Amino acid sequence: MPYTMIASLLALLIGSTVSALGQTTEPGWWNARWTRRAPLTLAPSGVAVEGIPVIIHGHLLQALAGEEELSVGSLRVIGPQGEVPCQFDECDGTGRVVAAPNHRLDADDELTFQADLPARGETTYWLYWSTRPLPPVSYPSDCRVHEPFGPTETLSDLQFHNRQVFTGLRGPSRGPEPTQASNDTHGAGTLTFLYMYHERLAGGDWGRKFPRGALFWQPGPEIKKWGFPRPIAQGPVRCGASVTLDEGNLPIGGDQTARVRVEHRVWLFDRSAVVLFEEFITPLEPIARLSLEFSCPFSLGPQGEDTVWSSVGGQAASCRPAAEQLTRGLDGLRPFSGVNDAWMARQQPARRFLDATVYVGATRQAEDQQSAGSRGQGQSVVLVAGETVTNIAAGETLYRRFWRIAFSRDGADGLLPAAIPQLFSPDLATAGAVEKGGRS
Ligand SMILES: [Ca+2]
Repeated sequence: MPYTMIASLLALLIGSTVSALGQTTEPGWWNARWTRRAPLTLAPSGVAVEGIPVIIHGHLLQALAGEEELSVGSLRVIGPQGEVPCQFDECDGTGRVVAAPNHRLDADDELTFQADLPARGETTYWLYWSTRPLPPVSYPSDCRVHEPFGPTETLSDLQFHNRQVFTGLRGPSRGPEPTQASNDTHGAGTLTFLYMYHERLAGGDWGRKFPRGALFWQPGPEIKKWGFPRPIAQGPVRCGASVTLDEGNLPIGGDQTARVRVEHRVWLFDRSAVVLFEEFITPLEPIARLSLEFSCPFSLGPQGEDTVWSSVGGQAASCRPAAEQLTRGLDGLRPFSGVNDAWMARQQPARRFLDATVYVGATRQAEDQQSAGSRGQGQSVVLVAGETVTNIAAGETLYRRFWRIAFSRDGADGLLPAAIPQLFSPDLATAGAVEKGGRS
């Protein structure tokens, strides 16, 4: 469990203890049939943004509910402008999103919604629920996961789309030679193409899949072992699919391999160009030391008009290679190569387009080491991130998050790219004390 999550959990436990003393009904109570609420506070990021995903884990909801019942059908999110769609995806303690949920609150269930944030001032969304059963509500959605269509996208087994995004998830490689480099042998278990606002961010040739560095995504004997992806959720906040590899032999250095189970989960959010790619790695035998990596290239226009943003120790910084540098190639050149934090954004003013990736690695104890940096490669700046995790027990699950995001606007003032690591950090929202109200 990441430290930030532990910290949030403690804050929630303290909050819910304090709240047990309060018995008042607030004047601004949304609906008297709902008997409990808790604020979710989002800090300002310096720029107004819409549709930022907020993910509330089941164990945090359990901490809020305390000893009381919490009707999962009753969960509602009320923002500054009123009710916003929320979605409750259930794993029911299995670690997998289940097709026939138990409609009870389990630690690995997830509640999601999308928040709009002003440039300045904290934003509070209220999470309402009832201790007595209330039925769920349905909301409209533009987000779909579906069987593939289109003659040019044959390398995906499931596709996702909303108004801003079109992407496809691949299952197993079907080619006869799984170890030979070809388009078929790259991208098993990953997104083989990705369009955001009609810009292609992944796909088109062998290596341009997302995410690069996910397990068993490139040529090797294991890439035929992926199952076919299956849809796991369909709106209103996000639609999702999952693909699993039940047992693969993972090279762990030297001539050694370790048997692991891998699941990739892909989520497309309804209102924005945001894709969340999740990787769950479960060793089937203990692993003393495992190195994981991720890379994402940002190619730049030849005129030197595009800017790449990242941060070093939380301090955002940008670089804009000049046209002559791009012509010669950025390989080995500073400042395009160096240490930075595990995210990168690219501004393309000519296209009024800004896209980014944020990597949240699998580190879970002090001994685990993270590293991130960038390197120049031809006309691209590449984010390179990863970690080395040690002493992983059989059955322990490592979890990595890969975000891919785009905004159709000019972020040339630098405020939006600089806000991205905060907007997509695991502790975006902080829960406050539970309040009692309604007709209890
Ligand atoms: Ca459940």
